[in-house]
Amino acid sequence: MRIVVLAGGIGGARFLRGLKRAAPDAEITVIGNTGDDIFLFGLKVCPDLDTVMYTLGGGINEEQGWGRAGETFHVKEELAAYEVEPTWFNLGDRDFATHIVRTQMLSAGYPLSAVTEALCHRWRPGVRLIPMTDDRVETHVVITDGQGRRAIHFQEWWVRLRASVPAEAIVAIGIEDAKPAPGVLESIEQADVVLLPPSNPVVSVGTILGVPGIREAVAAKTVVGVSPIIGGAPVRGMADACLRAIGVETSARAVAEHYGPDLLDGWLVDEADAEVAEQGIEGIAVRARPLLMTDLEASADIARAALRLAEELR
Ligand code: GDP
Ligand code: FO1
Ligand code: CA
Repeated sequence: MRIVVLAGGIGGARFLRGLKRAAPDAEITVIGNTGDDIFLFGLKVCPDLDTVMYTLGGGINEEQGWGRAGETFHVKEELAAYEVEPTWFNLGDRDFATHIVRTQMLSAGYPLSAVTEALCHRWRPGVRLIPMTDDRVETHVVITDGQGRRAIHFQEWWVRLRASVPAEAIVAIGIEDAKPAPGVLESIEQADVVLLPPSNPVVSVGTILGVPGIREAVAAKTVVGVSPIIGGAPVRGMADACLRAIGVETSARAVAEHYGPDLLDGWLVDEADAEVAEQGIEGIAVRARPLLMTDLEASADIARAALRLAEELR
């Protein structure tokens, strides 16, 4: 079986770990969000690609959900001693090596998709990980603060401000002209099913779907999504602040309706949201299951439920 997953960081990575357990013989292609990417200290950092790569490759900091296990921060401390900005983004020493290799390969002319493949040669994530695009796309957030109305990088809004200043708009700069990376449209076309993990519907899955051609290709397939919202709240992180910015309520129903019946065939909601399954959503088959990814087995159960629903709808 061929499965394509559109993934952000933590939510995507934990779901993928369950999917690998649930479908050990499947050929899994992951299309990763690169809208969160940022240049820091001259280095290209791809948080969502790295979170998937480290999680599936066994190098992730499990408690945190991002960054490397057993990390130290000597380089960060030295940069701070030179008063080099920014100081609010925690890049560890082990993680730095990934960004150095990536930037060196990009500078030598390799596209991000080839660089990602090379990095995965070390981590062996057990899936094919492809960035959504090789072109530069960066999510920026429009805010108004003491410095007036301005756009800042998504990471500055998320990490430095903890999304405490309302987002007036969230814009993926460069997306209109971005092309899907090699293998993206092909893998979707060849897929038996496309799964939307419980990733951020705005800045993870929403950004991937915004790359011209991807949404249309996905909509043509059997698509099953897993709600990242349980009982009206994001399980972790500030996805509610992202949803507010695009005028979508923070609820399992509203996120499914935002994706729409043209895209989604099936939708898994948590048992806390069982009334959504009972009342139904026009054009989308809804099932209620426990959706907390507390451990590998819980994540695998969610993936099994998604595959079962896809099989029913195919
Ligand atoms: P990020 O890039 O690291 O923010 O990660 P993603 O975009 O892949 O996923 C973030 C989303 O995952 C958050 O908005 C949460 O709502 C969702 N999430 C995190 N843990 C869980 C969980 O255990 N169950 C479900 N259903 N959603 C989760
Ligand atoms: N998230 C944080 O909340 N604080 C950090 O300092 C931080 C550093 C970081 C470094 C490398 C990396 O791959 C991810 C990192 N993240 C950090 C996570 C990540 O940037 C965000 O949680 C997501 O991109 C939000 O969607
Ligand atoms: Ca992210």
